[in-house]
Amino acid sequence: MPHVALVSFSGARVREREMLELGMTLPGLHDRLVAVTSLPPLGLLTIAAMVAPDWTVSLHETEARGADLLDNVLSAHPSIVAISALTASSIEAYAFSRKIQDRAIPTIFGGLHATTCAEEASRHFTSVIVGDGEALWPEVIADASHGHLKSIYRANHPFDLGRAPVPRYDLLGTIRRPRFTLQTQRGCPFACEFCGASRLLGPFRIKPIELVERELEAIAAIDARPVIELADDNTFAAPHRALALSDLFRRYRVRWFTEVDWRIGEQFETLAALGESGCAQLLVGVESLVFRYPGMGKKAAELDRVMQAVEAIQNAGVAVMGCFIVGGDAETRDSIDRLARFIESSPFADIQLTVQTPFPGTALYRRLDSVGRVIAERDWSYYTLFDVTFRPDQMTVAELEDGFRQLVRRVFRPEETIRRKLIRRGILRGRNTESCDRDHDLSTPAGTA
Ligand code: B12
Ligand code: SF4
Repeated sequence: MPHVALVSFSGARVREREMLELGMTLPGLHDRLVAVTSLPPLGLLTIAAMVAPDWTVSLHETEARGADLLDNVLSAHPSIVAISALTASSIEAYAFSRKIQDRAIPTIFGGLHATTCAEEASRHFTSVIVGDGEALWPEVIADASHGHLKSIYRANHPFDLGRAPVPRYDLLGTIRRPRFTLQTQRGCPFACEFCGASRLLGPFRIKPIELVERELEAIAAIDARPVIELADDNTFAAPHRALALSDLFRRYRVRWFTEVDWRIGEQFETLAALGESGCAQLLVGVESLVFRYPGMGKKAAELDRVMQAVEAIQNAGVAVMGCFIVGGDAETRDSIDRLARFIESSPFADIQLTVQTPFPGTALYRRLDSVGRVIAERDWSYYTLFDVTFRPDQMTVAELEDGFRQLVRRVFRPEETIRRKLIRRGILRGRNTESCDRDHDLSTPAGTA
């Protein structure tokens, strides 16, 4: 029987040594790193559900396998090897693919990086998939069966999420997952200049609620009280969905969290339902205090209005992780200090800090590249959201690196981490749900909205 080995270049990545050390030592950051590294590779689990019935499938995650990855994959005797990697691990994936190809086994590459850098990736893989995996995977499997794989596959139409298969969560095996991922929508109606996800696979689409429920059932079959991180770009971008999703999650008694834009904080009729649904935390992009990114649409509001929305969400019993991008145009050492002071006096239950990163395929990449501001010597492995990959307009690269490190030290110093933990406890205590006694760390470093 033909066999496809699915390989995920999973886990977190940071290049700069001092940032890595900070991530390992500061309590607020370390807990977060540990929590995310075991998130399931949802893209691969999704296409696994579309493999033809005469094929067998195995899943191999770099985090679990480390140096044994090659042996582990080869021991499955694959007919083809399908690989998923983000930009930060793309160079590792290229090298791995060549080792597999040396054994005369075809390799297939998909995901956001494959979609945005298809020509480059096609030099290292037998085939590259551009866009939604579901739209092309059946054709790839058919071509692999006949030994006629093409170099690049491009979808003619965006995949209709009304036909979404249930991801093969069963492939995750017996290692306990602290969290599962599930997708309720894809894309976003906004087009924030820096966004490395919203438009790259196709337009904004939502998954019918009954299909979301089927996926919840599949997760509940593995874990009766799961914690779920929605792998959405901006969950309530279609505002009418918030009530239906809240009701569904409440019925399944899951703890969940996701990424949204701040406008949900003005949907007062929805907030109570959200608080009662088991929603523990929403990640909300405030983005920058100094630079208004193009493409943010209605998300670009006055800071006071955004903060009122944040307080309304937290008053409803849902913690908010405020997300800030450092290094946008007009950023200076002074503005980084102002950001630190703002965060210290803010009511956010948690904070995410990232360095502005011009991911390939984004409008930000095109703008900075067109004026020579992308640092060519820093390859894709620097595209981690914590390393500097461009020249700031008001500082040197070293000044931005140093400013970001100081900011991280200050915002995640033990007293501040404890202050935010107490805010989170207060929010959870005030809510009307039986799940509030489980105060997990529900933070993620990878969100978008
Ligand atoms: C969950 C998540 C994670 C998880 C799991 C990642 C994983 N292995 O899937 C964890 C926490 C591990 C993670 C880590 C990182 N993440 Co992350 N993460 C996400 C998040 C929130 C959801 C991803 C997801 O599950 N999507 C749903 C699935 C269904 O979509 P998908 O994976 O794209 O798969 C579809 C297609 O792409 C395709 N496909 C994917 N792979 C393959 C393979 C084949 C063979 C085929 C045929 C098709 C195919 O088919 C799928 C169905 O259509 C996104 C935000 C977002 N909205 O995308 C950020 C995001 C993907 N992460 C991002 C980043 C930057 C990171 C980190 C670098 C952070 C860090 N410093 O560590 C690391 C990556 C490190 C590494 N190993 O390379 C960026 C990526 C930008 C980019 N172009 O690289 C995003 C977009 C967030 C952002 N702020 O911009 N992340
Ligand atoms: S950053 Fe968030 S709000 Fe902006 S386009 Fe991306 S998903 Fe949408």
